[in-house]
Amino acid sequence: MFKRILIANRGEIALRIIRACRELGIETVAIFSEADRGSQYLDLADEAYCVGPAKSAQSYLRIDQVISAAEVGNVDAIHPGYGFLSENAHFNEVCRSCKIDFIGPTPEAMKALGDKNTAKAIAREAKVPVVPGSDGLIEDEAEAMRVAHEIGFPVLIKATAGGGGKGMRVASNDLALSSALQQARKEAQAAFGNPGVYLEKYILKPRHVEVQMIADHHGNAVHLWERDCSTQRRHQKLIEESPASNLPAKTRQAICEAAVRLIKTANYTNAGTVEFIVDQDHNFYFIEVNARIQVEHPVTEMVTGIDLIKSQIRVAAGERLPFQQSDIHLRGCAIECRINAENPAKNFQPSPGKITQMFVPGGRGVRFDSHAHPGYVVPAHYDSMIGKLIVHQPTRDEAIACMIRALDELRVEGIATTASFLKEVLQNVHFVEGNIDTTFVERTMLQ
Ligand code: MV4
Repeated sequence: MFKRILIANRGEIALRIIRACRELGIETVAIFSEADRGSQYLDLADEAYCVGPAKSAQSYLRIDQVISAAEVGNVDAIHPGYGFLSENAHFNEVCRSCKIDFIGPTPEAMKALGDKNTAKAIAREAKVPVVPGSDGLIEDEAEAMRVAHEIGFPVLIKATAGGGGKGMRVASNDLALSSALQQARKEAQAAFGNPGVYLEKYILKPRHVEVQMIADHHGNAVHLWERDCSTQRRHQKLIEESPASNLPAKTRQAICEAAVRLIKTANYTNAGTVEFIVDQDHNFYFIEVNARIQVEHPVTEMVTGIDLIKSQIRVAAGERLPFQQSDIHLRGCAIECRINAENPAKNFQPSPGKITQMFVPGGRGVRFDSHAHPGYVVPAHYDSMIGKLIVHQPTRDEAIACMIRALDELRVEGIATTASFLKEVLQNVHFVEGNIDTTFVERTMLQ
């Protein structure tokens, strides 16, 4: 097992990883930017090093600075958390060349799945359903037109280097397709340095269902069932839950088995998530793989009883998974609300600043993953999530009631938060009935 781990991240996920390491008897080295200097959670690490100024491009994203901290801290491994360098295959390779274990998939698997077009090809090879569309990258306008007429409008152009909704364009006719293709290419080149795009049938009102996976280095790969992350606004997830409600048992089983086939075919190791969209007729299609631990991993931990961060560390250290597929059962329902320092009344404008007062909810089945506390100053430089409120109850109805109760208890003063809006979502008739898709928040609550 590792003796010492560097956590290449900040905020709640850094704290989550520090806590897991402490329980495993592993020493921790934290890093921080100038904006995070003095943050209380850093005191819980054994050591902490500054990696640069507030801007993440000059600190948390600086491979040289992060590796320097790892060398000075003399660690065996790096946990990248989510965001920042977590899906950077080059960083992963640099770790390998420095003989530091990267807690995540190999650079090869990360690279293959990081390119969405390659990932889609692997899915086809694994007999995993994909959205009808171009067979590979689109070479020119004539090919785009041919494919669009074959599958029918509307179509969606996606950047192969994109993901999470970045670099996507919808087109509903020939004329729109021509300009969307040009724009998508230009945007993809500017944003990712890769102009490659592919084309898919645009699925209307899809649900976002993702399957949590974990695989060891001994050929064991299992799924930890699914999460529904349809409750989102502008590609920002608001609420995640497990299990997905109103998903036929057969569909659910088929999605989870497809996810296992995919990661086995990709020789994927460690934790990862296979993302699907599910249409109104319960057809499911592979979309992309998230080759990292995700923000919403706690809902899966609550319903399966498996600690995903500890599992990641054990697998990276070469241990065998201590469970097999038949050991993994779902118990009850878990829901997570992301608490962001944003003002819902001002179009979710970020609301950084000092938290003057704070009361954290508790009680049976309530978990709050957060690095925030009274007196904490939310920096303006990073994403605005200040905590995750997670509840676990026997049924979805009870989980909703528990979450509303917990949101009512939560008090954060000095800054605006999304808590009141989340409560409204939980009371929205579509949400209550489990009649959710990726458009219902924007269709029924905003505008
Ligand atoms: C789609 C789609 C409809 N049709 N693909 C957006 C994020 C990226 N991971 C995939 N996304 C989508 N792909 C086809 N062919 C609709 C979305 C989509 C979406 C997916 C998941 C969660 C939220 C979303 C919000 C808008 C659009």
